Amino acid sequence: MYPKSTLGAFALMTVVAMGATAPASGAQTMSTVSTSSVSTSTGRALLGSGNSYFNGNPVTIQTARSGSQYSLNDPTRPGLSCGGFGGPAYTKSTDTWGNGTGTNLETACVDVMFAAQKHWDMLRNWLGRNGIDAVGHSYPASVGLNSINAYWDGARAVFGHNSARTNQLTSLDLVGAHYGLGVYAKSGTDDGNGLEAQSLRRSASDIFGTVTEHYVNHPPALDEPDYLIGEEVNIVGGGPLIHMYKPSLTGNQNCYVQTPGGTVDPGPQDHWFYLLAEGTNPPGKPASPVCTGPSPLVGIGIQKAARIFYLGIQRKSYGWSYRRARMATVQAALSFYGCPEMQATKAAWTAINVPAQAGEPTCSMPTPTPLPSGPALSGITVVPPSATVSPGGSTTVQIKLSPETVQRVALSTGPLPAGMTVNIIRNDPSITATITVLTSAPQGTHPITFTATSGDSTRSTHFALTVMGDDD
Ligand SMILES: [Ca+2]
Ligand SMILES: [Ca+2]
Repeated sequence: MYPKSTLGAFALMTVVAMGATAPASGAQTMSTVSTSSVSTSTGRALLGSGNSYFNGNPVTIQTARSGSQYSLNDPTRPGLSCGGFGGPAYTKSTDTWGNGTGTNLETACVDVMFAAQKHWDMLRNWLGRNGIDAVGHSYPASVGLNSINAYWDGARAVFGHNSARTNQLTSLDLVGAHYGLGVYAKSGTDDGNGLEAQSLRRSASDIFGTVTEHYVNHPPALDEPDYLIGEEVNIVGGGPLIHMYKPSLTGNQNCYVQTPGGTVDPGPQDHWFYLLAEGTNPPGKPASPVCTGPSPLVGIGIQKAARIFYLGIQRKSYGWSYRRARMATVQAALSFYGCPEMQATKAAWTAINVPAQAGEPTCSMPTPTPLPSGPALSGITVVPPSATVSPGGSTTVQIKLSPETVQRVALSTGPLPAGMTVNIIRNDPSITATITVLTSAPQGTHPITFTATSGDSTRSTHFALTVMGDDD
């Protein structure tokens, strides 16, 4: 069991300098994207090869070259860099980084760059956000802090080591958590830093870390997705810091308790997020208790849960509290998704003891409505019918329905190969599907089935996606 005294002294999930955070400073890290190609004051963007500790190897990371020097700057995510504590971004004469050992700081920066780049991509592809600050910027990171600690200081993510000094605290979830705190600070307005606000902020970092881990979707041999925080870093030899599905397993609170000052515990909102994403009894995943109200709950999936959480914090305001977080996410779920997602959001809050709020929107669960008379769906095609993507890349294709005017169409894909996600966006009359290929995706050609259903009519087509590495 994790010793509480150490947890109390450990500031991993604490954050300072929230609210009016300054943009990243330091001439070596700020950059400006030029017009046509990605070439900036930090150099020309390149894909470097990394030998990581947590994410396998080799991994591909975005790096930069300036003259004959390569550096751990990412011109495609302006502001992102990694170097030793108190120093500039690492530079060297080759674009191959790290040696795969936990004590090597350049290796820690490989993990930081990999995770921060995936976190950025997750923000774009799952949450619709452009960078940490929402206007296309990231921030630098430092490794090598001489402390059992990691923190976000408002302008920089800083990572220290575990108690055994065998590795840096740079796993996917911890990097995603600390860059997530940057997103949190740049969402809505200042939360007022009350006790409940601090509790919700610490939980927000857990959620961003976990969502990043799910976005990357490593296989079990690496850092597979879970709802644990810090399970890879062995911070003090006591296992994960948080079990989001049942925070009491590490001495945190499962349930919201209204006290005069609230509570600084990430547990209740972490638990809410798990119940919203996965429900009480997800197949193949840990069961999660409810504190009150109906059970079982059925989750809506982590992508939807993440989007609802994210849209909720865009409404963050001074005096942020569990009750306001409930209201904000309930409103967001209804406006962005619809009635079932809003009901699931409400049920998850109720389940952790945050009650219904006055003025909450209501809706009736949709009942099957007869299709309006109109043209019947007769076909679906994908243009182009095939594409080749490098690991870590993505491609966007058009989906054409015939007739184009067909209404009430549900679009879906068949089972996807590991390491791939498909995001279908309908913006009449255009329908696009963006297929994102993680670096972990198997190489080769994979058929992806797209299916359209309208009323009694179902049509499918196959798309051939070839994953081919750009070996160099
Ligand atoms: Ca994991
Ligand atoms: Ca984790």
